[in-house]
Amino acid sequence: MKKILLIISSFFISVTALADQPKEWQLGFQNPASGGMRDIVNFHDNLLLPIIIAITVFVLFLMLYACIRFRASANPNPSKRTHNVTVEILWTLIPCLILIVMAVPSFKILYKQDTIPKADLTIKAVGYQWYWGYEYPDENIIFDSYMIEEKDLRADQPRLLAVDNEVVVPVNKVVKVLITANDVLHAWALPSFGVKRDAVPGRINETWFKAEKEGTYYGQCSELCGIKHAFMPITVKVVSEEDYQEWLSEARVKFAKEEIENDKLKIASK
Ligand SMILES: [Cu+2]
Repeated sequence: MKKILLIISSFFISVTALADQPKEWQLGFQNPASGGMRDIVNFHDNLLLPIIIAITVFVLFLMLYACIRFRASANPNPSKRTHNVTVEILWTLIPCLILIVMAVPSFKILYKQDTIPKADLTIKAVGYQWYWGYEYPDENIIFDSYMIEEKDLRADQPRLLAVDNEVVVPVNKVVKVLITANDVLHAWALPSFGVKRDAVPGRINETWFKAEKEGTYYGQCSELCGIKHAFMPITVKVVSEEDYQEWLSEARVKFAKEEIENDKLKIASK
């Protein structure tokens, strides 16, 4: 009963009241943290939802009306009519118009997502079975990002979503994300930013986001990629410019690309 009440009440609570990670019994989208996601949420909440509710109510009304008005007991001699040109034109034209009304804003959002503005920084995400590898090509930074096991979680870390090495990006900056995979298909998806792109071996896909709020955002691999598909989450920490610079200076040492590659070479040559 409590759960049912929760579901019903979540219909009335605005989506913005929810945090930036999935919540139990959540029904709507995660809280948008980028312009792109806000467009998607507006499109869904203000256009798709009213249309789908109107259609559902209308069809329900038609069914009830037909059941009552044309029931056998009230119609001992049923009508033999099979065609009605006006009704047939209407039930073809109206759905077409509804689809066009939905398609126009939908394409607008799609094209906006597809045009990458001038990027302030670029990160590269590489899908592996089963973790994500990240690179900051302009900063010479490279690291792997593994899910934290349940037993090792800190109190503030969500289960199945927190990782050991988070992606860190500055707030209000255009981040271009290059996405690829090393073995099988994966997909880099972050609901709060409205970002989801396939990671395809041998191919680089691009997307972008501009996070408007500081905080920690969680996503997951969204392409069935094998037995541990559910255990390769994505964590992005959005921080202020100063904090980002501070992180960069540490990361340049901790995750320096050359040293890591030299180590690998050393191991390989042994
Ligand atoms: Cu995957």
